[in-house]
Amino acid sequence: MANQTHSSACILCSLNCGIKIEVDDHGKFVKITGDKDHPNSQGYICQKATRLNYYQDQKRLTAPLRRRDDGSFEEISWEVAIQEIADKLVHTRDTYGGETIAYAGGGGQGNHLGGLYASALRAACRTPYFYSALAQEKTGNFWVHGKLFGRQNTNYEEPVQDAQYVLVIGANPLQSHGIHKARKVINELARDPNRTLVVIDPRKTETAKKADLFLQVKPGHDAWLMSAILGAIIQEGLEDRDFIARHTTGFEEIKPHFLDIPVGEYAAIAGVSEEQVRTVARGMAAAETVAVRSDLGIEQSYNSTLNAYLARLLFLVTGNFGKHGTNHLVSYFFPLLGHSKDPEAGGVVTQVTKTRGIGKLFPPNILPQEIDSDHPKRIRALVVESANPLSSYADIPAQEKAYAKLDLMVVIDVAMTETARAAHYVLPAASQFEKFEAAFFSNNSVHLRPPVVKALANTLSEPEIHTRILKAMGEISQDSLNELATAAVQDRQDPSKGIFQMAFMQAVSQNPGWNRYGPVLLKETLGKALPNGAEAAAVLWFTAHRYAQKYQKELNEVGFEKTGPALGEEIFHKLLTNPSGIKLVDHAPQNHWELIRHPDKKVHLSIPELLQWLDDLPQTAKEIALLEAQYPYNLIAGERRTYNANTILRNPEWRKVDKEGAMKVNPEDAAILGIESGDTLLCSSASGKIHIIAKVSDEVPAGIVSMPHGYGLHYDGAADYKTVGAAANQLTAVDYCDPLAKTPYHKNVRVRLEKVA
Ligand SMILES: Nc1nc2c(c(=O)[nH]1)N[C@H]1C(S)=C(S)[C@@H](COP(=O)(O)OP(=O)(O)OC[C@H]3O[C@@H](n4cnc5c(=O)[nH]c(N)nc54)[C@H](O)[C@@H]3O)O[C@H]1N2
Ligand SMILES: Nc1nc2c(c(=O)[nH]1)N[C@H]1C(S)=C(S)[C@@H](COP(=O)(O)OP(=O)(O)OC[C@H]3O[C@@H](n4cnc5c(=O)[nH]c(N)nc54)[C@H](O)[C@@H]3O)O[C@H]1N2
Ligand code: SF4
Ligand SMILES: [Mo]
Repeated sequence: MANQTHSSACILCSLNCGIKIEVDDHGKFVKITGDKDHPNSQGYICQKATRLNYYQDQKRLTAPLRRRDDGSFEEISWEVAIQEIADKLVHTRDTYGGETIAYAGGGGQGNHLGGLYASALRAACRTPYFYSALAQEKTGNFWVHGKLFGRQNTNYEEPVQDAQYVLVIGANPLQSHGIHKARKVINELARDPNRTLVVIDPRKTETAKKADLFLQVKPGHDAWLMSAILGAIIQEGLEDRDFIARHTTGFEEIKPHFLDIPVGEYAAIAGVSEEQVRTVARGMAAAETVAVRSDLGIEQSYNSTLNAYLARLLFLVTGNFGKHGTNHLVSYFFPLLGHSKDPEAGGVVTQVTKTRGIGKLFPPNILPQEIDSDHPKRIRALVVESANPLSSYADIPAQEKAYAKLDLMVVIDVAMTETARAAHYVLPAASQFEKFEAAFFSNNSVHLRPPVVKALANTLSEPEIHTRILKAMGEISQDSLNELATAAVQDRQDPSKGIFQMAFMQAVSQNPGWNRYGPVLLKETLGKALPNGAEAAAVLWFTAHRYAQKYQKELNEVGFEKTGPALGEEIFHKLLTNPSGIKLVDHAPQNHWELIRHPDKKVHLSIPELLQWLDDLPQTAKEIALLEAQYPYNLIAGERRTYNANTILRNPEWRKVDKEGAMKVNPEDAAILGIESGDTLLCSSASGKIHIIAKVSDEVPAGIVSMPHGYGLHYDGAADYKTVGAAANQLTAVDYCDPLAKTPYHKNVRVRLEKVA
C-alpha cells in the first residue's frame, strides 16, 4: 500500500504548528512537513517538528502497572487498575476529605482534550487543587491581569509581526518561538530600516544578535531596568495622556512612584547605561505602534509578579494597547483557566502553606510542602497526567522525598518517566497521534486533530481513562445515560432541531451533581453518535455552542453564516471536518475594549501591593547582592535550544547536536576554572549538585552560565539503558520563588563551579 499523509499538529511547543505526517504501512512516520492549511502556521515549522518520529516511536508503556512493596512493577489488567484506583480515591475522599487529593499536569504542550475530562475527575474527588506547569511561569501575569483588566483569565496577543517598535524582554523567539512563524517575523523586523527591535536579555541570544538595541541586563534585575524606563517616560512627560484619560484609571496614583525613581542609579543596578534606558523610553513614546513580547526571562526570575506589572505598564502608559500593531486582548475558544479570588476576598488557599490559587491553578513549587507535612489535611493522593514533575518541577530531591509519603500516586503517561517510577499505579496512554486531540493555546483558531495511526495495543486515551475511573467511583452509572444516548442518535440525524441540547439540559437539571461531569456525560452520549470515532470531541460541542453565543456578531463578520444554536453546530461541524484546524475570531482591535472585565471597561493601573513592592526595590537589591556574594555564578537553568523540548522527547537520539546539553561558560570564567569545551564541571547550588559538560562561549557574560532543561532523562531504549546530560532541577529549591505567585527563580539559580578531573 502507498504511504498515507495525514494532518496533525506539532506537540513540542505552545504554538502547535500544523503538520503533515507521511505514514508507512507499519504506522512509522516517514516524513513530517508543515501544513499549509493550518490557519496560523500556514506551512511553517521548525527543526524540532521534523523529529517527532522519535516521540511516536519511543519505548512505550504497554500495560497498566502496579508497584510491589519491593519497588518493582507488575502488569495488571485495566479493570483491576481502574477499580483499585477508584476505590482508593473514594476511600481518601470519604475518610480525609477531597481536599487531601491533588491533581497535577493535565496536558502538556499539545494535548489538552484529556485535561477537560480530568476536570470531571477532580470534581468526583471534590478537590480544587489543580497543580499546573503554567503556575511555574504565567500565574504572576494572570494575577496582574486580574487587577488591570478585571479577570485573571483575560489575556493578550503580542503582535510582533505588525508593530513598528518591538520590545522583547526575557524571551528568545528565534529559538523558543512563542509567536507564530517566529523566525520569519523576527528576520523581517530586523531587516526593515523603519522598524526597531529592542532585546533585553543577559545573554547575547540568537534574537539579541539581530537587535537594533540590545540591553544586556544583569540576570534578575529587570525590575530596576523596566522601572527606570518607566521613570524616564513619566519624568520626561512622554506618557500618552489622551490614552490614559480615555482608557485607564489610577494614573495619578502610580505617577509619584515613578517620579521618584533615580533613573541613572537603577540603570546601573540593572547593568545598562542611562543613555540606553532613555533611548528606549523616547523610542517607545515616538513610535507609532509598540508591541511588548515577554516570557520566562522575567517570569522565572526575581520580582516575577512585579515584572509582570512593569512590562504591562510599559505599553499601557505609552498608549500602545488595543490598536493594530500593539498588544491587545483576545478571546479563546476554550479558556484554559478561570479566575481565583484573592484569599482576603474568600479565595481558596491550600491546606498546609495557605497558598492562593491564581486562575484556579496552584504552583508546583509548594507541592512538596503540601504533601510532606503532619498537617491533618496534607495531600495524601496525587494523580499526575501528562507531566513529569520529577524532572520538570523545581527541586527534584524535595519532590522525590514528598512523593514517597503519598498513600496513592497515579501517573498517566505514554512512557516510563522519572515520575512514573515513583508511582503506585502507572496507566499507559495512547500517544498524541493515536487519539483525537486538541490544544487550546491559540486565541483565534482551534484545531481538533484526528488520530494519525492506530492506538498501541492496551493503551487508552485520557478521556476514556477518566470516564472509567468516574464510573468505578460510582459517580455515574451506564444505565442513567441510556435516554440521553438515544436522544444523541436522533439529534445527529438533524442537529438543527436541537433535540440533544434539550435532553441534555433536562438530564442535568434532573440529576443533581451531573453538572460537574459534563465532559464525561457528553462523551458517553453525544460522543458515541459522532462519526469516525470522534467520541472524545463531544466536549467541544458544548464549547462550540458557548463560543457561538458569546461571539455571534464577530463570527458572522469573519464568514460564519448561521446564528443562534445553528451557529454552534456550524462551528462544531467545521471542527469535525477540518483536520488542519479552523480560524475563529481575531479579537483586534475594534472590539478589544469589550473584553475588559471591569464594569467601566477601563484598565485599572494602580495595584497598591505592587507599588509597595516597587518602592521596596532598594532593599531587595541589597538582599540579592548578599546572596550573590555566597555563590559566584548565576545559572540560567532552562535555556531553550535547538534540540530540547521540555521532557516530551525521551530518546536522546532525537538530538542532532548538543547531545549532552552543555553548560555555556564565558571564556574568562573558563580560564579561571581551567577548563575547555568538553571538560566536565561540578556545579553545586544550596540544594543539589550535577556533573555537566562545559562549552566555552562568549554568548554568556562573565559570571553567568546557562544550561537547558529537559536533559538527564532515563531512557530504556531498544539498545541499552541511558541517561544523557543533567537535570537542571537537581539544583533548584522549592522555596526559591516569587513571594506572591510562587513561580520559581530558574533564571537566577546561584551556583559554584569546579573542574572535575
Ligand atoms: N529548571 C527548569 N525547569 C523547568 C523549566 C525551565 O526552564 N527550567 N521550564 C518549565 C516549563 S516553562 C514548563 S512548561 C514545564 C513543563 O513540564 P511538564 O509539565 O512536566 O511537561 P513536559 O515536560 O512537557 O512533560 C510532558 C509529559 O507528558 C508525557 N506525554 C506526552 N504525550 C502524552 C500523552 O498523550 N498523554 C499523556 N498522558 N502523557 C503524555 C511525556 O511523556 C512527558 O512525561 O517545565 C518546567 N520546568
Ligand atoms: N526549543 C525549545 N523551544 C521551546 C521550549 C523548549 O523546551 N525548547 N519550551 C516551550 C515553553 S514550555 C516555553 S514556556 C517557552 C519559553 O520561551 P522563552 O522564555 O523565550 O525561553 P527561555 O530560553 O527559557 O528564556 C528566554 C530568555 O530569557 C533570558 N533570561 C535569562 N535570565 C534573564 C533575566 O534575568 N532577565 C531577562 N530579561 N532575560 C533573562 C534567557 O537568556 C533566554 O534568552 O519556550 C517554548 N519553546
Ligand atoms: S514552533 Fe513549536 S509547534 Fe511549531 S514546529 Fe517548532 S516546536 Fe513545533
Ligand atoms: Mo512552559
